[in-house]
Amino acid sequence: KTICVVGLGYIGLPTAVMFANHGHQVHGVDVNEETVKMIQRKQLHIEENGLQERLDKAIDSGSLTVSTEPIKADVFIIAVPSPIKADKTADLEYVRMATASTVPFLEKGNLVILESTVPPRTVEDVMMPELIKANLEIGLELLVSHSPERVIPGRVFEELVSNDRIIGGVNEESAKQTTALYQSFVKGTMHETDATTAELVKVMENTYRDVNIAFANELAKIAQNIGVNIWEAIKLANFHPRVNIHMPGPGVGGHCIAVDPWFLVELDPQQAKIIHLARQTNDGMPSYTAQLTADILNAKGVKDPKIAVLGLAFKGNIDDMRESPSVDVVEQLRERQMSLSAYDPHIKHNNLPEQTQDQFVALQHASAILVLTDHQAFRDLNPEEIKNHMTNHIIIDTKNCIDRAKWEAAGFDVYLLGD
Ligand code: SAJ
Repeated sequence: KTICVVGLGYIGLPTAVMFANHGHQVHGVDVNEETVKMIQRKQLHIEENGLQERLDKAIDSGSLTVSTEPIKADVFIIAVPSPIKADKTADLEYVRMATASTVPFLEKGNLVILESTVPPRTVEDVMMPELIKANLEIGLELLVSHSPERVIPGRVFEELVSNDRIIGGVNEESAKQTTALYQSFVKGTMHETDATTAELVKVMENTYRDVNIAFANELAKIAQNIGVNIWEAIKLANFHPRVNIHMPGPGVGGHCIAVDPWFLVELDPQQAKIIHLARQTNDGMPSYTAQLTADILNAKGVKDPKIAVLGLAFKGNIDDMRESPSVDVVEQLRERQMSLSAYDPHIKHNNLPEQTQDQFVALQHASAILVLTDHQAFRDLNPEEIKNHMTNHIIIDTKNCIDRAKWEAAGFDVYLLGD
């Protein structure tokens, strides 16, 4: 098939590359000219394990081309952002515009697939009004479906293949043809349903995780107050065959889990009560983390503390800072008049005034290390190497990722969030 993938970000680019390397002729489209030029030169604008070699192969073989405009194709896949606005309502302009951009190229027999995560009814209420402009009979001459991506950053290429997929068609034929297409590389099971159910299922999955993490964060605060280590307690509770409590932390970041629950709040504010409260609980964690840091330094009698913040990505071993709780923690520490430095080996550009690309500059004269992201690089840190750069020897681990014994042996006071 010829496939046009609209949106070459964290989902669109890996998806385009996968189809291109599995027998299809793919044309990738992005509105950002710089992104297009980079991909043409086989340069990556995002970090993802295994992406570079797969992109090289797709471009070198000629099965992937890229430009800023769609072209005629059998299939159009839309993978553009669906963020929330400042008022926490969905911004569906990218989805609408991407859909509209395909319309001049649509022909009888085409299939349009939406991969972006969207509020239920977006296919019907936002895409359909654009697609009918193609003057093709929907469901017969033009097939339409929602096949939400489910991959986790860092393991995209494993999960693209092994995860089950939900395929929501506007009619049975749309779902059937979408399933057939993804069978080019998906080994998981394809579960066919209607488009609106698929939209709800995808948003439910991320909301489940958000609510579960909020529960863990609430438990962490309770445990902290009664002097129990929440990490140990959750580990023990999860030995129960029907219990799976998620992990606490400095907040929930990324463009999915911290966003999608708001779609349900917007859709039905009367009913979405636990969902709304969970969002607020998780959004409150950066402030809790900053206060915890201030309290620890105060209790230790450290005057004019300097905090070395380690980790700006929204989670471990990725380069993505979107909605990262670290940014909020830094802001909250700033508000508490603390002097700061920030370091993340995966974030190559300085996004914060406090950020440095040099780990030892970050640690120089620091009173305490505040670990916000569980990068492998931080687990591997050698406290013996670090301690001479620091003024005080305190480490606060919000992800329970460092080896406590190793740091204590080097003379550090080790604190955990939720202990
Ligand atoms: N987090 C916790 N505690 C946990 C797990 C995660 O605090 O126990 C935090 C992380 O540190 C991070 C945030 O939550 O800041 C989100 O991370 P994540 O690993 O839960 O999820 P994402 O955003 O990387 O990917 C999710 C995945 N959804 C589910 O697992 C249900 C992925 O499968 C989706 O494809 C992706 O959202 C998406 O694009 O929707």
